[in-house]
Amino acid sequence: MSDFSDPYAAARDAARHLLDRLGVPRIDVGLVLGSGWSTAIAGVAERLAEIPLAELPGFTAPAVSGHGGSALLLRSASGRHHLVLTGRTHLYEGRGVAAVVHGVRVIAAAGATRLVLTNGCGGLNPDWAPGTPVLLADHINLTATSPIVGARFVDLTDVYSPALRNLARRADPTLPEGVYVQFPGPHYETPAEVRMARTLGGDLVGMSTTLEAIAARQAGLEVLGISLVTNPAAGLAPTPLSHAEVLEAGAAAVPRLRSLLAHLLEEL
Ligand code: 8IG
Repeated sequence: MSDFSDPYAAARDAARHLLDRLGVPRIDVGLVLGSGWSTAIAGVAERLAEIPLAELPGFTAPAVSGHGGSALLLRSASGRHHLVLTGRTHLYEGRGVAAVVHGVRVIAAAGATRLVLTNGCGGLNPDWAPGTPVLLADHINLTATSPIVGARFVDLTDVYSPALRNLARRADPTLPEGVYVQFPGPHYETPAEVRMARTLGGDLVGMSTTLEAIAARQAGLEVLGISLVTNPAAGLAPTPLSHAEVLEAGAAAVPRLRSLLAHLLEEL
C-alpha cells in the first residue's frame, strides 16, 4: 500500500526516481491517456524510454482493459521531453484521492508546466457520434471530494486553459467544446442522472479527470482536457451501455486521435 500521508513528498520522491531512471533533468509536458487513447500514442514522436507504472513509487498496474500501464518518455522534433502516462488510477478503485492525482503531482514535480488530460466518456449531445473528440471547456465535479486538504483555496476559473484550447483547434478546427461531469462510478449513470447532468449544464459524463485537473491547477500547471465520446450516455441510445462498445469506438477513432496528439506534442 502506498504512503500518501504527505502526498506532495510522495510526488517529489517518485519524480526524482522517475527522472533518474529516464536520465533527463526534467520534463516539459505531461500527458495522461484515458480509455481509447493509449493505442493512439504509438508511433507519435520519438520514444526514448518506457517504464511500467507499477515500478514507480505510488503507482499501481492499471485495473481496466483498454487502459495502458506505462510511463513513456517521448521527444518531439523540437527536442522537448513529454512524459505520457498510458493509464491512471480511478477514484472507484478505492485507493483514495491522493492516489488518483499522484500521476499529475509527479508530472508537476518533474518540472512540467503543461498537462494534457484525456479520457473516454459518455456524450449528452446527439451531434457527437462515438469517436468524436471534444475539448473540455469546464467541469462539474460530482465526486463530493477534492484532492486538496486544508485551507488552500485554488482558483478554478479557466481550469482548462483557453490558450491551449485554441492551440488544439489549430490542429483540428472542428473540435467542439463541452462541460465534463465527473461521477464517482464504477457503475454508469441512470437515465435520470444523465438528464440531471444535462440540466446542470453538462455535455459529457465520465469517471475521471476533474480531480486531476484540480490538483494540476493547485500545482500551477496549464491544463488541456480532451474527452473522446465513446458512447451516448445512458438513456440516449436504444441499447444499454457496454464496455465492448467503449473499446470499439476508441479503436475507430485512433487515426484522428493520433494526428491530434502528434500536433499537440509538436506545439506544446
Ligand atoms: I468510456 O457513459 C465511458 N466512461 N460515467 N458514463 C460515465 N463514464 C463513462 C461513460 C459513461 N463512458
